[in-house]
Amino acid sequence: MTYLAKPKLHHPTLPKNKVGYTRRDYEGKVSTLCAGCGHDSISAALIQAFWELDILPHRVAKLSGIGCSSKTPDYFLGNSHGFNTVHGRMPSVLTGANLANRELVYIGVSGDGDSASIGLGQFAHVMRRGVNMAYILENNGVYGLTKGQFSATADKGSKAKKGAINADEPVDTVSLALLMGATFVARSFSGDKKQLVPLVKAALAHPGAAFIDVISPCVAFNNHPGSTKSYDYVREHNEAVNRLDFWPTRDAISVSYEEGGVIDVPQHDGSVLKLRKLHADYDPGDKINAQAMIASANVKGEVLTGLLYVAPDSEDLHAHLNTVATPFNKLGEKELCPGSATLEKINATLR
Ligand SMILES: Cc1ncc(C[n+]2csc(CCOP(=O)(O)OP(=O)(O)O)c2C)c(N)n1
Ligand code: SF4
Ligand SMILES: [Mg+2]
Repeated sequence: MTYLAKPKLHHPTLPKNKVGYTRRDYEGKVSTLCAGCGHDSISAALIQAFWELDILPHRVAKLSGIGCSSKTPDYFLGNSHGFNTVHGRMPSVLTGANLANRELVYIGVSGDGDSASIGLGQFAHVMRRGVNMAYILENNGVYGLTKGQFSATADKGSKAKKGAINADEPVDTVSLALLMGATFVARSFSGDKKQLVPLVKAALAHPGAAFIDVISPCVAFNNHPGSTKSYDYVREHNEAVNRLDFWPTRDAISVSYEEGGVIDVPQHDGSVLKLRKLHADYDPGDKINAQAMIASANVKGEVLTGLLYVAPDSEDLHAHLNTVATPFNKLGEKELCPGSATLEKINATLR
């Protein structure tokens, strides 16, 4: 029934957020994905996070590549800016948009084929440059849209639906993001909305490149026994290192926590990440330890989830480049084209 349009009228008593919108105002078109696809659960988590953060939909820009995952921005935030780029090229297009206008909230949606195969170079560089964005990788281990070929994140030894065994080493996207200098790195599961929603909220508030790899089973091509990206496998091997509670600046912290069981990570905008420790040895501020624990979990076939790393003092690309704060579309002709005398001065400094 995907051809049916969603009704525009809302029930008058639906709860509204602080900017006067209902949760339905953050929805998009009816999804055309397969029933049970993990990607639809991620869209629902994104809707929830944006609504709870009271973000004005017209202040959001959502960009994606190509794939079932990259189609999803059509199914959430229907009143926001959106651009469906070329396969694997979301990061460079988002970088350009962000440089032209830093006042929007940027979200990039991609798949494992989109980010770890054709777009691997773009993914690596957007992490190391610190573009201010929430990068959501909907990771199912296959090229869903082109009918189930192994992607570069499929684990070595995992079995395809028709029995073929993957002989190639996988790209571990969270390890790569850490190596490339991402300042916020998390992993989650599409079937765990309680974990995913606060992670998305924290990623949106983080200044710099915030990466969340979300294991998102493909029910059509990669949800059978032998697959390491199936619902059953992830549920059985999910090892959460922490549980995040995200506290925006204006909300008073009213919940009491068991002593010693919580790590506070204050953010530069005044918000606080409260992490309930589930794993005694895990410190998300210690990058070297995070890398070691991720590698050791990979060897054991565990799926390590939670906020894996966050840098307390992150900066974004604009700070690195010392750019002008005003978006290009608000600058006048005089600022954009200051004339030949100014150009001559700039050229003189380069001689
Ligand atoms: C330049 C280019 N090469 C190949 C393709 C064909 N293609 C479309 S989607 C896709 C893979 C999608 O996989 P993934 O990013 O994992 O998304 P999923 O469908 O699994 O969510 C490929 C290879 C394309 N559209 N463009
Ligand atoms: S083919 Fe797989 S990834 Fe694509 S919509 Fe269907 S279940 Fe989701
Ligand atoms: Mg995929």
